[in-house]
Amino acid sequence: MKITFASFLISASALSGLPEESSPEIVFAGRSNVGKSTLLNSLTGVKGLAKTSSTPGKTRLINYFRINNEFYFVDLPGYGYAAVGQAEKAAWGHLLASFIERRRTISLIVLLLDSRHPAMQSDRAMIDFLEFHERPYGIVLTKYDKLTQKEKVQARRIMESTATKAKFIVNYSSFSGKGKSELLAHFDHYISQ
Ligand SMILES: Nc1nc2c(ncn2[C@@H]2O[C@H](COP(=O)(O)OP(=O)(O)OP(=O)(O)O)[C@@H](O)[C@H]2O)c(=O)[nH]1
Ligand SMILES: [Mg+2]
Repeated sequence: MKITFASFLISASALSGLPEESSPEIVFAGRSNVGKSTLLNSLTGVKGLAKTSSTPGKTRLINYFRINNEFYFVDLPGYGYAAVGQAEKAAWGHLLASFIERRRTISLIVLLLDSRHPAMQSDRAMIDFLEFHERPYGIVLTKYDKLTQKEKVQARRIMESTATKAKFIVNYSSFSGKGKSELLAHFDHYISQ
């Protein structure tokens, strides 16, 4: 797939604020600071389309982007961010869980994992959740540019044994663009039917 058009549509803090369930959605999920928003900018080639930050907890709403006038990319708030209070954490967890469980137009969930720490407890919980609800998901190992050769082999091995139902595992670097064409090729399968 080639992305020729990408534009921010809407931010929502509750399911009631989401757009109508009319087009397929590719949803980006993962721990806070794993690189979801950066990946979205790298995939679309539009710098600043999704807001990024070196401080975790930048994305706090469900953000919709219209792509090629055909489908949506959805940037989710990250989970596992230690600095937010218990009440806020619980509210986000509930929002994320109900979104993934109920939203009927989700075609694919792309779960981003930091390739340096690929299977932290909250990530394993997310994988279990996706598998329990039988949601189609693929894995992206982010910040691949930061890994040594040995770590690359290890990360891949850990993922293959943890995310057993993943449709794909892609190594990605938003900085070098590595993995971009591979990931976009996987998307074709979930959009054009
Ligand atoms: N080295 C490297 N750094 C990256 C890469 N992708 C993202 N980063 C950095 O990781 C930090 C977090 O990126 P974001 O895209 O804001 O992360 P996020 O997952 O959207 O975070 P939240 O919105 O807090 O959930 C930023 O400092 C990015 O520059 C990558 O591929 N390589
Ligand atoms: Mg973000």
